[in-house]
Amino acid sequence: MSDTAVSLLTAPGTGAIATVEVRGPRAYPLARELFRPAGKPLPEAPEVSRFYFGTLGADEVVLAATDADAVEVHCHGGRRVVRWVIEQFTSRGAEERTPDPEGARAFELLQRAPTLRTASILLDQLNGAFANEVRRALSLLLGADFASAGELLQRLVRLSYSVGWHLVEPWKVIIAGPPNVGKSALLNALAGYQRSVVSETPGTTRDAVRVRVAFDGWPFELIDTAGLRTAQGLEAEGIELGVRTHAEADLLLWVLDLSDPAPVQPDLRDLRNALPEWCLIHTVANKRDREWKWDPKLIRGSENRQGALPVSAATGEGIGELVRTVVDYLIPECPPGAAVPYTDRLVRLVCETRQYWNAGRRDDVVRLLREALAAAE
Ligand SMILES: Nc1nc2c(ncn2[C@@H]2O[C@H](COP(=O)(O)OP(=O)(O)OP(=O)(O)O)[C@@H](O)[C@H]2O)c(=O)[nH]1
Ligand SMILES: [Mg+2]
Repeated sequence: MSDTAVSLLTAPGTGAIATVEVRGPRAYPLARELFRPAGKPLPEAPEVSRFYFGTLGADEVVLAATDADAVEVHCHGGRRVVRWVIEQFTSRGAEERTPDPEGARAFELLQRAPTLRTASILLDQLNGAFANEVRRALSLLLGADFASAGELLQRLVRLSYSVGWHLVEPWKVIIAGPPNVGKSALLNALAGYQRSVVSETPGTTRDAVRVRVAFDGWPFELIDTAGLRTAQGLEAEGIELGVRTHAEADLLLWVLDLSDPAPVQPDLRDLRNALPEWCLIHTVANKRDREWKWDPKLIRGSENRQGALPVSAATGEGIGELVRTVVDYLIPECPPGAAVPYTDRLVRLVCETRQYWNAGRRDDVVRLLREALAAAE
């Protein structure tokens, strides 16, 4: 095993700039051998925190000594350039180290995190929030403190299903309902700009229109669908598309028109069949700026809530409350520093502990937690 290691610090794949770190007693001597400075030659001993501009082979790079026995090479981020730079060091006896797969995955996810909030949750996990919590769960279990271990696991499972799945992928909210109730107008009001075609002619929206937004720092994708009613031709295609998009929904907002004397209420049983089991359904009463033809308090708001939320896509009344309802509905409290399983594999392992816990198979819970810990460290 070599005393000097070379590794890629930036996420794998092509980027604008890549950082290759060389660490060990021969890091600086090797860098001096390979690097051609544009200005004065490199000093004999590393000067920490100074940057040197120059070339390594044919490529322009920036070199920095980050401590007495570590240097960083900042080079062009193309895969071949990075590979070539790494090989210059390995061919001179340095050993290439690759980060563990889950760690590398966390880095990769961090680059794709859609909002600052999800990026900071991922950073917490890179700093050990998840691994520490799993260690705590293991020591509680091994110490036979089953009440505390159970509570901790429950919290972890809850954050897996919700937050863990959504650090990169947004929560998907489908806006559905009969034609002309203002679904597209509502999407525009929620997204804050004109994106979906709004028209007085029923049956305007034919394709599912998707918009990505951040509510309270969480990533959401709003999906506008064609009005659900019997239709032929082109419009039917849009409706078909609307039905297909249901398969990925986290929340379905069923929009009704307050100014319509005969509003079409959702057929919950039908919708349930078209939606994934975790998807929630919520009714929204739109056009509250018009004369109300029915009382939104008297209809069902959701499967466990009476009353639809009155809003106006035209004036913006009630839209802020709707956003808060959506966030409260879908996202459990996730305080800063909370442990969240951050890759698909960790989410699966954590969720799997639940069935073993319920069956009283604590050995299997310990086995899964150990596996999750090994993957996260
Ligand atoms: N007064 C008022 N009019 C609205 C409101 N929301 C939508 N409208 C109007 O209602 C009509 C239909 O709006 P759309 O957003 O196109 O309705 P939709 O549900 O998307 O219709 P389809 O795509 O055809 O199914 C348009 O004329 C809108 O301007 C509202 O809150 N208040
Ligand atoms: Mg529409």
